[in-house]
Amino acid sequence: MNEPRQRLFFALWPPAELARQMWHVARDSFDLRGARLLQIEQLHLTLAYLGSCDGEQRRCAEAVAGSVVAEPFTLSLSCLGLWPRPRVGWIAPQGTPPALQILVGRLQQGLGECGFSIDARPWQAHLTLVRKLRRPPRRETLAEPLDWPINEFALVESRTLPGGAEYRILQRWPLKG
Ligand code: 3AM
Repeated sequence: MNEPRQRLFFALWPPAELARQMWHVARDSFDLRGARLLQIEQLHLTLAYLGSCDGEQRRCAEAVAGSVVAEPFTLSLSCLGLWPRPRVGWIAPQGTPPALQILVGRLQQGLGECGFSIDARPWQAHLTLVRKLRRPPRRETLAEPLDWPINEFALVESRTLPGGAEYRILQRWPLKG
């Protein structure tokens, strides 16, 4: 069987209303001259990047996802920042909730057993809002954090189209204690 390869990652996908709020925060907080604000429907928090996968790798990753035990939690997004080298503007929680760290750790461990090589850089909770950003945000802290109740995670396919990246959620798994 000749299955096409897919570029995959695990992510938390915000509900549409929260994504819209984040997008407005980005538009109001970053100097977007020369930069590219992501589209509302592109916004997500990457848990683990898998890269190009064949069918067997995808099935192994899905089995890992199905075996993850991690509690639902609320993510309070209150910090804005710029990473100057990738020139990415982001929104992030002040600290990573233990349940989120556990979720990522379980995914990384299982994916390692599937043979995926996980990014050696330490994982940092963030949602990319802006690319090609040159200047730090006008404000680094939100007076009113955006609270995101999280009770599931998703496997997502990324496709590069002429107009930019297009993401498609392939499957979702509920968080359970
Ligand atoms: O969630 P952010 O925007 O930080 O940059 C890509 C995006 O990160 C990242 O995976 C996320 C979903 O597309 N990504 C793309 N290629 C990557 C790679 N080779 C990568 N992360 C690690 N290694």
